[in-house]
Amino acid sequence: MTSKGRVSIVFPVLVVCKVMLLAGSATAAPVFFTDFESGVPAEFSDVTVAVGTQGYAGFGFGGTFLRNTTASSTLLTLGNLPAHTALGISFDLAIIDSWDGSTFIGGAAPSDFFNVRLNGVTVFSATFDNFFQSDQTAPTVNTITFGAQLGFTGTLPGAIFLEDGTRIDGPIAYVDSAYNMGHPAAGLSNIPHSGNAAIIEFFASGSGWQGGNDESWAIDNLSVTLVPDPSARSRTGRPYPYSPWDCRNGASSTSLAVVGRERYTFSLHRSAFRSCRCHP
Ligand SMILES: [Ca+2]
Ligand SMILES: [Ca+2]
Ligand SMILES: [Ca+2]
Repeated sequence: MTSKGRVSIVFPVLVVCKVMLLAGSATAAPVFFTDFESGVPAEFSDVTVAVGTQGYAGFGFGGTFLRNTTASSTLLTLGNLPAHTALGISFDLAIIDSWDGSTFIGGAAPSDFFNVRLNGVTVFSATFDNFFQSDQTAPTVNTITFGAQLGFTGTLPGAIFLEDGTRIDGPIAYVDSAYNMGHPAAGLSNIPHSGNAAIIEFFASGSGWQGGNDESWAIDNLSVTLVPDPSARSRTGRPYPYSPWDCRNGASSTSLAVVGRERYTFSLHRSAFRSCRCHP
């Protein structure tokens, strides 16, 4: 490729990036995303089991998600975050099998909580119920699917309780549900946060949460976004984020140093620049 050819490809991208960033400088920009289709990224730790989505494939989960059948957490650790004033967490949550909500209505062993912590602080904690949504404290306006059989168990012995308290024993093929946790109702889209590191912890809890093939959860299509700090400046003195390098996924201290030499790094980092994902 000639140098003239490079300009014709790269420069229009630069223009688009600038316009989008300047027009939306206070808008959240993603710093991390995974759909687990290529495995579990290195930023995850503790329980990091990627499995096939079975029936969830029909609800936007693709072929693979991260499933946790234990009481241990799944951790996502992000570092070297650029200056920001708020952080957003968005993901699709699979509630798999016999989650029993807050009371004995529906299930036999409440309560079952799903939780999210950010740097040790609880930012989401609510019960889910796969029998009666009225028995859960989690929002329902963000339901992707509820009460469908999407796989993961055979028929197990068990009992369900009707809303009038009637107990019904018998073999049960536990049904499944899914929720869009990026919906504002989940309260995770604009969490005040400014530190340069984020440890996001996903876990189940509750006196009745049984785990295993009885109750489990999975996450997918997970993104973390940051609302840029309008007072922060790059080393060029321009408002941050300004450079397309700033807005690329995984912006780090290395990328900030690049901003300070942007006249020289444009060509040196042309490949990174061209892969930059600009978001308003
Ligand atoms: Ca997936
Ligand atoms: Ca099931
Ligand atoms: Ca339970």
